[in-house]
Amino acid sequence: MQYSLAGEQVDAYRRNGYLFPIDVFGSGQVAAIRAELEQAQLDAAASGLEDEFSQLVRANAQYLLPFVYHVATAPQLLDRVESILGPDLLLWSAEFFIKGAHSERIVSWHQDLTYWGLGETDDEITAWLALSDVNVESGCMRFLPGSHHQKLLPHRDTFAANNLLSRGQEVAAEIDENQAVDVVLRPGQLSLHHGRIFHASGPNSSDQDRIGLAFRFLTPAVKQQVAQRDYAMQVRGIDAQQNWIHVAPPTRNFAPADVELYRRIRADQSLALAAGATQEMHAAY
Ligand SMILES: O=C(O)CCC(=O)C(=O)O
Repeated sequence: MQYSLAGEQVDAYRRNGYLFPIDVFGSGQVAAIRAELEQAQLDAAASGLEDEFSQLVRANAQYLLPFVYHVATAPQLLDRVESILGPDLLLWSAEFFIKGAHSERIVSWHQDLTYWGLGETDDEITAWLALSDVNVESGCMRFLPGSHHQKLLPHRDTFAANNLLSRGQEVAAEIDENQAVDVVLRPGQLSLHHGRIFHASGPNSSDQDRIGLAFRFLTPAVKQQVAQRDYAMQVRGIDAQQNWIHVAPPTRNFAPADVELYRRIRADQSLALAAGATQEMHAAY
């Protein structure tokens, strides 16, 4: 594979639960992706989906927007992911994490796998692509090295309105912020993180939007254990286990049939995401 990770990088990922920065796209490619995102917003408005746009792209954007699928399947990403998860890969979700300039929006300390219904698996990874400057001022992610070696811990739901997570969930553990690592990325750089790593991010006090696009990849061995059905796109290799309903890539932005399918997928997945929640969730995941 042209973009495989070196053995030491894979070792560092397994030891720390993350790996960054990884150069993936140049400035021209990032500008093209940002232009696609702007076009998607216009297309959402033209389809009467303007008010829902930020929620629609906050999870499962790969089912609605062809460019998201194309970015997810670029060898620059998939070769890196294959170096860790192996040759058979599914894309479960693509999620824009956007914090506007001077936005108070944050992400509390959490473990991703808590409410996804996928169990404690090591066979899930997030590839988080920076589409803007991502630094301490603009609210980059912070990782707690090695915390993925722990099991999934209980989380408490805060439902805080400024939290980008659906339940404002917070891991019920003392976090030593001095041990945390700032995930500083330039536009076009990637970070990889494990589904059990403790991570968070702060507000954006910069003058620019902070934009990240997070892809959740699985191996076909992973199963949905809470919801009755779940969906994924096969992006590499084979799926011998067939635990997932396979979805084909979209052919244009917000095609009505895709939007309908998207709503069905979200409704099905919400059985896992909302399990045990005491209030209505305000965003996604
Ligand atoms: O983008 C952020 O600030 C947080 C993203 C995150 O929690 C994730 O990708 O798992």
